[in-house]
Amino acid sequence: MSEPYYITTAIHYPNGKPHIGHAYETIAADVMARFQRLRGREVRFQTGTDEHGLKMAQKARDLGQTPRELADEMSLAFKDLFDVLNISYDRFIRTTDADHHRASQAIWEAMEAKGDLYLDRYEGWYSVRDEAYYDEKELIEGDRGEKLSPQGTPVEWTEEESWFFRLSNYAEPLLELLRKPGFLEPTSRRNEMIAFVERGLQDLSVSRTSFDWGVKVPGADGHVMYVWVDALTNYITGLGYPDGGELWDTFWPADLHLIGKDIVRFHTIYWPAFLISADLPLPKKVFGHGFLLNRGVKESKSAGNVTDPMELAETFGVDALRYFLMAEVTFGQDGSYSAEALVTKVNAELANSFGNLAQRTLSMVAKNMDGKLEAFDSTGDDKALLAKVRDACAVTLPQEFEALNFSVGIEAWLRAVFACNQYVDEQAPWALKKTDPERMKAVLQTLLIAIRDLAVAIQPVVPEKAAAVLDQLGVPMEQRNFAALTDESWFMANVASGRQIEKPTPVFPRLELPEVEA
Ligand code: ME8
Repeated sequence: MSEPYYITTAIHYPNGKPHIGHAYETIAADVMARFQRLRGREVRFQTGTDEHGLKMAQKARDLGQTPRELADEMSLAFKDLFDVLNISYDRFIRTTDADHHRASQAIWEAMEAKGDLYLDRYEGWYSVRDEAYYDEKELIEGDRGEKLSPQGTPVEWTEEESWFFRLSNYAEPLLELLRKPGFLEPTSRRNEMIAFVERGLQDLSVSRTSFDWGVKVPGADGHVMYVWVDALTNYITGLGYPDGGELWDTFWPADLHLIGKDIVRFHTIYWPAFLISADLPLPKKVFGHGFLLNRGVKESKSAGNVTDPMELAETFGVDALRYFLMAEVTFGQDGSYSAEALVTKVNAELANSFGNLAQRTLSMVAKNMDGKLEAFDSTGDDKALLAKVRDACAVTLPQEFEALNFSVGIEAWLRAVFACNQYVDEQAPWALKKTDPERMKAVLQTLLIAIRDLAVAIQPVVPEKAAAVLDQLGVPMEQRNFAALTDESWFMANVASGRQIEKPTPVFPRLELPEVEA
């Protein structure tokens, strides 16, 4: 059986419509999931919505809705967006799902059985926006002298009866985990977490009594779980915890929790501590990606610069949006986007470079060779080009994607596209048509093989467009993966069957910026 791979995104707060940051994270996870499938791994991919907590309850109250109504409406908006963006998730989990309540109560009971939960009184600061507790010494001062969380969000003084988790018992195993190479990446986020643990861990308040929108604490009337306890548990709910079974046996521990940099603490300190307490294996890797900024500025409703990712996908196309986000931003760092940058990049790299390469090659094959493939003798130039393309597609891009360096992998791919276009210009097949038709055929068919390699490798990023090119080439489904990159049987099969390559319609049309209304 092939090696399993379990990848998750953060689950998103459905307290409003999804924004570009949600689309970004989920697209990145989808690229990884598709990439691993094309490498032959058995992938399970989970995303969803995080529906409990005070933030949801307050937002619903402001809107005059019940939390459930708000959650139903907005969770659907996330699911619709992810379907439009071609996100190949296996489960879209909602924390209001019945199996999730069961799983959360089960992990709670396991932590309680370990002796890690006790009842006390919480007195301290809470940020509803971050759904996080903060120590006095972590707070910063706002412009008006008010206290703010380290993320700059408002905090409120909270006093209530609460269950506590003995986080303070876990400093040693957590430090060991955080120091383990590869557990938390990028490594720049590691020191911050190690310092946080080294400053001393306080026990964590894990239940609330002042509202009831959450998972009920077993055996403690009036208590609902702190939203992060149930939120983090989603990763195991989706595999059948606590019942176990095939999904659980195959996929836990997770290979990758892909999350944003603002929630690294929850995933690399709280979550592993809960899991150790419940005697469950720890995830292999947590990656904290950077934030997307709108022309360098954080989006917010008050700044009036909120981008609707659905609108972007409708205006420019899903694959254009996916390509831009993955190619433009160095994964792990913050990045900027704008419609202008998207149009410029996608036109230069997809329409003018890869699209044009495929379009002119296929057109010449259709016109000058009746679309029929033939066996041919290749020269040193042909072999050198294919070696370069294959190195980018079968070696560099996979290595970089494996390490979550998506933009670096795409850059190597793009250099191979450029090499092909340079080869077309140098070989000038249109001139060979009269002087040396056999050589023209060799050049065009070398290009077809190169285009096959390029299209196979870029599938995780632009699945629909790459599939359209592979359809035009007549590459069968079972050969659209990394292992098949060294396999030319699709080519020989086309030669044998006499299948014709038809005059192609362009797969990557040039984009235009919509006119801005004055
Ligand atoms: O944090 N750019 O939910 P969330 C890139 N429910 N990523 C961004 C971003 C931006 N501008 N803004 C947010 C939560 N994100 C919790 C998670 S997981 C058990 C619970 C990322 O809707 C953010 O970092 O606020 C997070 O990974 C994800 O979007 C969901 O954010």
